[in-house]
Amino acid sequence: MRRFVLGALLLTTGGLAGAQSSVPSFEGQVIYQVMPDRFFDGDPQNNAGVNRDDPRAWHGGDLAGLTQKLPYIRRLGATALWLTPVYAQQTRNSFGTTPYHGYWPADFRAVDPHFGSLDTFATFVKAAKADGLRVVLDQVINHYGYEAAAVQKHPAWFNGAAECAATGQKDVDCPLAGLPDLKQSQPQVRELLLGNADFWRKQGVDAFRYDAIKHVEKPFLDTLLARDRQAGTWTLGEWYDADSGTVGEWQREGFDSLFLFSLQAAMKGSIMAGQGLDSVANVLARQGELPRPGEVALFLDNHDVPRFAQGSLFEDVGQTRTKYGLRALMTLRGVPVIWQGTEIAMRGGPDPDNRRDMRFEEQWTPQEREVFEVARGAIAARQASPALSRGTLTLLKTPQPLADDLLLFTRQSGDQTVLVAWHGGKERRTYSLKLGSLGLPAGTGPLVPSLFAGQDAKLSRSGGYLHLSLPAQDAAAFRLP
Ligand SMILES: [Ca+2]
Ligand SMILES: [Ca+2]
Repeated sequence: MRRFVLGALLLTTGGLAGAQSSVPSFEGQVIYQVMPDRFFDGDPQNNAGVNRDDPRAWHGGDLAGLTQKLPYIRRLGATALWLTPVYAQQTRNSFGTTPYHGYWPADFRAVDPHFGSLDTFATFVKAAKADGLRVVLDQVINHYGYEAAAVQKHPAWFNGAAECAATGQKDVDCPLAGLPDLKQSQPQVRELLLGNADFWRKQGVDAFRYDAIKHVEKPFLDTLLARDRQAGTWTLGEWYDADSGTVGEWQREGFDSLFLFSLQAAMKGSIMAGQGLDSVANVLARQGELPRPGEVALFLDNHDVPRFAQGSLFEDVGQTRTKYGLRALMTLRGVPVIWQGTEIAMRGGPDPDNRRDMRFEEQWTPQEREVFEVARGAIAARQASPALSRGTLTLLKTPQPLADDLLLFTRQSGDQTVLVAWHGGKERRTYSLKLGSLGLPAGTGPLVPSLFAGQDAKLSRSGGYLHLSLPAQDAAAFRLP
């Protein structure tokens, strides 16, 4: 029913003119995630209290710096930018930590002076749009910062100890990490939060990443999502640790997308920690539970989990396996999200070590440069291929003794089919597999190189067999003629 409503709306707004679907879509996009304080300092005038030696202090990054670095993000090949929150934050510290991360808001409709102002934000959005980048803004709807003035001023807006004790929904009505927990059903709170979405939409934001949705009242979410969809705003929910079942459930409830944490865990385990690829196959086998698999957000790491490369003891191994992970990510169905620094295999343990300052070209080692080039090449190959960027995904049955080391699937769009091979083996290897047993048509074909530039991977078909020559620990993609 909402499709009809939205169809009418599109005629009047032209917001998604030319889109096939009447619901907002990010299929075909590649998102780059930025935490502005830890990205680039473009304005030293706003560096109050900055101390780069303290991982819990403000580090000086800002919207002016992000705007300056847009060419870098475009060069990587991303098509959209997700900013962690830029709201005005509580001015005091909590637990010896400044609110540099943006998740301790004091005023939802102002920009923190460390980041700039609403004017700086407008300049950033204009520049991003001019570069063809979509803007995804983090929205906090569960809580205020510990020290926000609203907590004292409007006690009725928050769940207290009594509500928490009485509720049957502890996840929703009890404070998350002790944060002042908003009562979304309270009429003023409801109006405030719905108004926040409208406010940022007016600033030119294309999509919202909603923080901590597990902890937000469901009837409020229903209203919020219906309004976003009507306005053409794409919605990405963060349900920490979501698996395919949870993502599917919430897509049906009205989110366009959620982060598929279960795939992140499986990819880190197999690609970085050297466990079998069957764990990845098991997640992909559940894609039927996703109403809109092409919209699901896929990632190697983010600001809330240890860095992907941190899974390896040695820096060089972490770099090699990050190249594998980045290529693998770009073969999947969904919307890849790259956390700043993963394109150079930055290391770091749990928060705040996973939020070290971004480093740019002139500061890179030759090895980091190589990781970046692999990331850039993999994104370019994905963007150049309709099958890789938007095609359906069909898992192939890998013979059991090989399933730990070899994951095979096809991506298909129109008349284009791409065969994807992830290879976890520690040595280069050639595999010959019966085409029939993989579910592929028999036939003979020419030698096909990988779509990823600079990669020595080959495919051919002869005598009823598929032959794959694959480098150690890497993911390859071959266009089937
Ligand atoms: Ca600054
Ligand atoms: Ca809550």
